[in-house]
Amino acid sequence: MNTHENNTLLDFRSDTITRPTAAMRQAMADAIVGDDQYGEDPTVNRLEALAAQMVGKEAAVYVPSGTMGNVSAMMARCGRGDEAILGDESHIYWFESGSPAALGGITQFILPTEVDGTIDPTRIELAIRVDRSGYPRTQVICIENTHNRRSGRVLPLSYMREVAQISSRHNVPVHLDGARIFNAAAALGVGVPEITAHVDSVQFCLSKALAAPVGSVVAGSADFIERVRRQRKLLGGAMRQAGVIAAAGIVALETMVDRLPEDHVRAKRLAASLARIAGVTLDPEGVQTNIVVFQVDGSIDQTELAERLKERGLLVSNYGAVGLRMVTHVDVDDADVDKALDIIGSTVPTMLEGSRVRAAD
Ligand code: TLP
Repeated sequence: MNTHENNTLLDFRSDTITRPTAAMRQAMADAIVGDDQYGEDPTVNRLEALAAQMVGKEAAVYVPSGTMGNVSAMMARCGRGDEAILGDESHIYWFESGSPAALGGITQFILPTEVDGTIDPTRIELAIRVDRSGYPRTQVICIENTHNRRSGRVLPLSYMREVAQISSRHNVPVHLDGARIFNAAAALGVGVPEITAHVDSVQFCLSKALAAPVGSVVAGSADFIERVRRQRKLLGGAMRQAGVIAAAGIVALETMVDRLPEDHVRAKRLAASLARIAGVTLDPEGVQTNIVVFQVDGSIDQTELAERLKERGLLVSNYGAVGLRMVTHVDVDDADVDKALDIIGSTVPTMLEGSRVRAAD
């Protein structure tokens, strides 16, 4: 049965576009389910236990999306008017509809994101408020690993340790937006718990590089996860026979983690070849996982380029000032990378040449 549409398009927009594998569909069909709001869905319970164990935390809760995972974790830390420390290039700040403010009344202390995806630890420490009635209370420090808008960069373990030290000095917990935490672990060659040991809570996605159709997980201490469950309910994210989708999440965790290095190898090859195309700028060294962000010569209209690539059958994401983004995933292979490179390798230089001719006229 062909369950995939648009097979002719080379879809590098995101690793979210993957379809569930045959094993996932089978597991979904076979899932034993119950009402999760009574705690009685055995498949959801199994997913949560497996997820907690795999990320080295006491407990975990299944949520419909990464966005809900992040905001429910933040709302479990912050009351209205409390403050979260966030990077200015973080996914939470850019792409989550302002949910911490809109839903939680959470104020945000925004700090610059460095090229490598870190936030300067000194700035973090200085941003933590002293206790004064006129100040919001700093209740959480949010970091992101791998870093989406920073070309999938992995935060070094030494950095995670440093942030953890600041956190314990000031008693302000750290939340990790680890949408692609398994990619980070694969790139570092360590188990996820070695990374998450340095944070109090983590959100990770089953629906990104791991190819499940739906869902994310928030993990942390048992007491904290109970508070996240309350927020999930408040946000309308508590489900019923969710085992039907959780079953695919279990298959994702059991079968899709070990293949991630394949995506990283493809992304690095893509980056190395892109860097050689006239009119393209990127630092191939900065590509460590499955995300490739690149810039094009200022004379080329990026939006028009994305359109032209689409006309030729290649889909990429337009990340505005940051550049164009391509993501490798289970549904693209080596031949697809070659085809994508051919298309970009002929389109960008042609547009560059066109702009030079126009400038000379
Ligand atoms: N990222 C998506 C888009 O929203 C950009 C993508 O295509 O990469 N944290 C990070 C670091 C993410 O990359 C994403 C999704 C999320 C959180 C939110 O997850 P969802 O989309 O499930 O709400």
